[in-house]
Amino acid sequence: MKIGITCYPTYGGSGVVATELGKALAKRGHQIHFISYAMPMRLNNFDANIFYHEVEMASYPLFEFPLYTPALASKMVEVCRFEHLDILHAHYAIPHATSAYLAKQVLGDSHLRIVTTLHGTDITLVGLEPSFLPVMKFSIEQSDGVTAVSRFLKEKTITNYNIKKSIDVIPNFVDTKVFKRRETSNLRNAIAPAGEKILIHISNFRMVKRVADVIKIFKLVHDKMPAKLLLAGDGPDRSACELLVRELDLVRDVTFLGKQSELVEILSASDLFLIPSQSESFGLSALEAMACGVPVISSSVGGLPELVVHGETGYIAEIGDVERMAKYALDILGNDAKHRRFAESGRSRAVEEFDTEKIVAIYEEHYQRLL
Ligand code: GMT
Repeated sequence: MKIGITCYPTYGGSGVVATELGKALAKRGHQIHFISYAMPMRLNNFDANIFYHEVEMASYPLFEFPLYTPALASKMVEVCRFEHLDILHAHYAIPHATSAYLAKQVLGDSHLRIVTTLHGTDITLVGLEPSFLPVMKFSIEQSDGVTAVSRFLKEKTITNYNIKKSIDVIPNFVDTKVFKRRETSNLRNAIAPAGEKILIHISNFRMVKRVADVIKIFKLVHDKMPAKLLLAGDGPDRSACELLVRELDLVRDVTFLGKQSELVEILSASDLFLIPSQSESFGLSALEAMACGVPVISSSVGGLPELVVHGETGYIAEIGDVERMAKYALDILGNDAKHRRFAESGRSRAVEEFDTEKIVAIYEEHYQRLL
């Protein structure tokens, strides 16, 4: 198949999923055309089946705001015309599904099929804004195929937007041949020279991630056992978090790593992953941690309970219940046999349920059914 993929290229899980999907489809012999305003972050190796088309943005003094939606639609039209795409796959509905709809109208092409994958905040947050809602609902309904990354997100889409169209749940995935635990004794020694336990959190430091809770959980753990905390990623809440770390006198034991591309290495050096989010439709970073044999403690929101198995691959607690999360952390970190069991279960669950090979085949079937 010839497949166009549009995503946010530089931030967030939806761009990662879209890029990894394109790479895996290319390996299976499909021709992939990424259409976006910048080169997707994880598109790092040459592949003869992968092409990248940059959306050019025209500016004009009259335009107070950049007009991305029509510019993207025009680029989609161009690529579809030249490359005869079969599928145009929009990741994150706003505004990608709208641009794809526009492109299809311009083309008047009965062959092209549009697939929209809903990722999370496009449905739970941004799409609910009155200034987006009617167009969002329309664009989703006009897609030929709609997928959501968890059962939770499918239900939310149906209730929030009263969508009648059928939605397939296709969970996120991880390449378990790449995301697997590596030998990292040098890194461990550098981070935790006295053999301290290493806790980790990876996110875009937005309000929904509740990074302050991560620090509060760590404080309670740190009071009871020698421990270090790694915070990877960056975003609007980082400054407040740096301040909190100072107020709690944790500076020596908390490291802000900033944005990182080599996550396997860092995860492999870690003992416990914390994801206490306010809202999380799937939690890709938690899946990547599980694949690297890191037990996960999460909040009970969204799609997280579809990923984390309470008492098997980690623990789940109510949003904001930092005491309980800290208790669970101490329980796992203080018991080597349990830690090993949870780490192995998490890895097995990632391999058996969420491996790239398995999930990409489901996307392939979805496309084939539409065509
Ligand atoms: O909100 C983010 O963290 C970014 C966002 C995105 O679309 O880039 O992430 C969402 O999509 C990811 C990939 O499907 C999911 O793993 C995240 O759970 C989801 N984020 C939220 O629902 C908050």
